[in-house]
Amino acid sequence: MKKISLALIVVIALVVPLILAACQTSAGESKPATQNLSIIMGEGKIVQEINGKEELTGEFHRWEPDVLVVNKGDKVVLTVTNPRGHAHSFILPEFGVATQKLESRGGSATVEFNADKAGVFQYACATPFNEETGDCGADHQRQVGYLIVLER
Ligand SMILES: [Cu+2]
Repeated sequence: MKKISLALIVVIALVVPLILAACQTSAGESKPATQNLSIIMGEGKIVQEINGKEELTGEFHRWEPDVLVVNKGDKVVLTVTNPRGHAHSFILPEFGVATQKLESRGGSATVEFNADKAGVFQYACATPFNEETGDCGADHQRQVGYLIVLER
């Protein structure tokens, strides 16, 4: 019985790394796929302690997620939604992607592009801050995220 157990362990020890290596290889050589991704504009409140009292002093926005990863050659179908209280829009200039203005509380758009070059590409909001119209926020310049396109 002990011999069988030992043999089994030896077989597992030899075979498992081979299986893992095979999986990694096939992932690296996988065929281009369609990536259906979603991203939202998130919003948060900035609270500071002033004279011992917590006070709301501002708000911040960020793309969630703020990092997207695909493989070179993938077709990307990206749905961008804005559930929050200011209007925004989404641009990914390197791939010619730009949505219309995404109105507050549910504005949404779906864009498609081919991730035909590898690298790190910034996406951002293209709707400038305008306090009177309720567009975007004072942190407009920081509403960025990154698309990482991996070499296949
Ligand atoms: Cu914005």
